[in-house]
Amino acid sequence: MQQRILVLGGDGFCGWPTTLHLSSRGHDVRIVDNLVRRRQDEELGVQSLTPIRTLSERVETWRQLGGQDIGVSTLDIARDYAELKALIGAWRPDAIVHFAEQRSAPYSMKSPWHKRYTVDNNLNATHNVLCAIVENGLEEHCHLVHLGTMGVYGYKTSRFKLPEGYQRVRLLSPEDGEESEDVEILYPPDPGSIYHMTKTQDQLFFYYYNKNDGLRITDLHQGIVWGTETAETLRDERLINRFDYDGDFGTVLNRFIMQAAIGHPLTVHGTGGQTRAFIHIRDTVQCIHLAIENPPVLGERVRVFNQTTETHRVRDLAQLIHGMTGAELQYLDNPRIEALENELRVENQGLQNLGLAPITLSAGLLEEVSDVAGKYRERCKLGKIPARSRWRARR
Ligand code: NAD
Ligand code: USQ
Repeated sequence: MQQRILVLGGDGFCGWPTTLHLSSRGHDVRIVDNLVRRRQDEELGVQSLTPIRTLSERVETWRQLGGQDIGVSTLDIARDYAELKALIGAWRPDAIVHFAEQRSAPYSMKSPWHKRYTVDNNLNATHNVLCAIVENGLEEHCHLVHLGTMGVYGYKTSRFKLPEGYQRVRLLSPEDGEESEDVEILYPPDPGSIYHMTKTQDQLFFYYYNKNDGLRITDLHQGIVWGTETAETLRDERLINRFDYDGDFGTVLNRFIMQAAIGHPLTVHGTGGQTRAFIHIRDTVQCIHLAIENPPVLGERVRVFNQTTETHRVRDLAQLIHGMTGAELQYLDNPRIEALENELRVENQGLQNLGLAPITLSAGLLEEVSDVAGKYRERCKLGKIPARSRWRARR
């Protein structure tokens, strides 16, 4: 069934290909974005490796190719509450997909200003969306799909597979040690950066608004997204997706692929023993349409899916790319405070039960991304590769 969908953060790395994918599936889509991500590039003196077009050129290209009209509202959802509320009230979306947060852990740790900006932006953005849905009386009508992160669970080794959001526990009475009945709680949050902390706080907003106002909410705990293009963005170069490679916004696998493409050593932090969860951008867009087209029923608690398809150790990824390209590994002093080595096992059946057929890392896919990196290598600024944001000024 066709739905009216607002995509908050629809100009970003995940939001743009998702917008096109939802539009190609026949949904009526409108983007809301304040374009702050483009201004952050200016602040950092860097540009996407791929030459992304202005948002107006992007949506106009889609229209010229026969795609449905995609509306655009340029507003700051963390600050322009009245406009956001009016838009949601007038447009009455069936679903809202919320990507519109500051999403880089290193950026969030750069300075007190960046910490405070990330908290102000992310918490107000999420709360404003929830509040505007309720104020418009759309609690039952509008399904909110949020992009959260696997990082909410923390990256310590656990004896157990990480569950999808909730953990069954028994509480011990501090008085006599008696055990409670089994209860299900949100998995104990353990953020590793100010950015990740905002996502753990988002979870509590969702818990509360679901309990108090009956909102239907899906929280997608996404792993690190890699890759660049989707079927829709490949239709025309003017639809090309963003590719971040810099030390703040570039994520590990895309950075390694791009570093290999330009002959730069692969920047492994610490021992590279960190194990993380990953997903390809083409699976991201599938997961979001699956979440939207299979909403929770009224009265259901917040639904949480782990939106990730595989886990890898950072040094194994570096070795894999070394094997394919000959790129050298460079073990660097880790600028982050994080476990040097961790194991990671993740429950991720929820989205597969809805129909996701995961794409996993293969030589062909890696080559495809390195082709993109190779094609635009001249746009790389070497000085922007090092990760300079440190978690603590002094060790
Ligand atoms: P991105 O920075 O490329 O896109 C975010 C978009 O939101 C940008 O276009 C930005 O301009 C917009 N935005 C930010 N604050 C806003 C505000 N207050 N008002 C309006 N627009 C605002 O990030 P992304 O990589 O596309 O990530 C999207 C979401 O997915 C984020 O919430 C992120 O936490 C989550 N996520 C991303 C990854 C990843 O690897 N990229 C992994 C897991 C989760
Ligand atoms: N790392 C390197 N070398 C690099 C860059 C990173 O070794 O050049 C290491 C980091 O130290 C870290 C790991 O790779 O141990 C992952 O770092 P990352 O920058 O790829 O990912 P992260 O900071 O965790 O954040 C990204 C997205 C964020 C999302 C998160 C999902 O930017 O929006 O929430 O992935 S997750 O990691 O599952 O929490």
